[in-house]
Amino acid sequence: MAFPLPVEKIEGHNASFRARLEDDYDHLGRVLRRHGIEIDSLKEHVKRLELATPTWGAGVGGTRFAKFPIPGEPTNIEEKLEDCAVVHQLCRVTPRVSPHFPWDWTDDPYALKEKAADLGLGFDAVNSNTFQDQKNQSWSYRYGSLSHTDRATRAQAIEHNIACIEIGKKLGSTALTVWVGDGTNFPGQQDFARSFERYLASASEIYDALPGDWRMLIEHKLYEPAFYSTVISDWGTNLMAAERLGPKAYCLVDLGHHAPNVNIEQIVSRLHTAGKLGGFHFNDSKYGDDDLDSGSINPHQLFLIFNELVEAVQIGNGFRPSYMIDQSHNVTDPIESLLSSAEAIAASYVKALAVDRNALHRSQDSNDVMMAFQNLRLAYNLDVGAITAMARVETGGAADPIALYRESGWRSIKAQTRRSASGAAGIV
Ligand code: RM4
Ligand code: MN
Ligand code: MN
Repeated sequence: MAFPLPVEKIEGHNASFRARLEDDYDHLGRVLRRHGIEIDSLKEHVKRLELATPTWGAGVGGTRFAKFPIPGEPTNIEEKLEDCAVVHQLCRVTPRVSPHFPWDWTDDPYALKEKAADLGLGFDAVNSNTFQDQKNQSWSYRYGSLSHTDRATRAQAIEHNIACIEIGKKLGSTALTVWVGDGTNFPGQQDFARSFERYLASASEIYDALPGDWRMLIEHKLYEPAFYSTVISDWGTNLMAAERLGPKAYCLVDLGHHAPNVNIEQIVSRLHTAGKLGGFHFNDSKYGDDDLDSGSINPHQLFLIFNELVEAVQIGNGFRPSYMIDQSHNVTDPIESLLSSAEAIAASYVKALAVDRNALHRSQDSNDVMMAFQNLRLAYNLDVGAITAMARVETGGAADPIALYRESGWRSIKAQTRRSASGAAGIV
């Protein structure tokens, strides 16, 4: 296996942090022990955290208006894998990459799988794309894909999803994530019930093509690109679809895909209760599907979501969520944003694990409102940076990933060999 960054560089960097890191870790250990929590057990949980990175998040994103590429950004799947490998090498919690087709199409998936393995990476869920028209495509998705009124267009979208499963099998993936842009911009444009039925009929053909150990993750989104209605608009519709399709279908919650102020942590709990919570796309948002960096706007919400996830894991019932970062990095170096987000996610997870759950449940059962809240507040206020840093250092990652990334000069080295990216508007 060939890590992208020199291992000695990381070791040297970590050595310079060792004394203060141990000091911080010991201090936090004493604080946690007063609350009956063993710091080492939290650290071991972090080491087992697995987040996928999206290939499309490795490139600089853009808006409808413009994209401002940076020198050295990746423009093909091989280069994207290299950058995701840098992220994983430094933070140690992003071992898999989630590809999006046809953007990441390859004629030799086995070679790509090998290339990823060489870099220390595996593949997570494959994502289909029927929200754009591709070159040489027979039918347009202008008026929808899986829910299109025209049978041939639906068939084309189904076929693409099945092709994604086929390539995913070769890459070692075990899930297909389906997000469609289908919906309407005008009242009356389509019949709500009939378009949903068409979607379900198409989705069930894709479902039937899933191998036995695969899952289909359905992603809802309230609006964009359709602004009046979307076919899979919210968690309720998503749950209806997942239940109709069968036991291999699950709901995926993307944090930016809800109306402002929606209680996403409660949605997490509801979907878990239904046994249908399959996965997450982490990002943050101020207004809508902003795809801002995880924890940058509302870290408390991220913590409350993890609080529900930890609760769900403890309840069990076969809950094995797949976690991915789904962000658009418009004004930062994508590697730095992914590192910062991985840290925000890991820290929220640790804080949620540090909640005294028995005490919380006792407060809830006795209606001690303030103590129930204080219970969460205490954990949220912890500075758990020493735990996530120690977990990284002990697994070969960097004490300060962004600092080390900058020292490595990775981007400017790559700028000498990678071709420049296009500045055309669009999300990727
Ligand atoms: C969508 C959605 C999907 C992602 C695309 C690029 O808003 O979040 O997960 O595939 O963006
Ligand atoms: Mn998403
Ligand atoms: Mn999105």
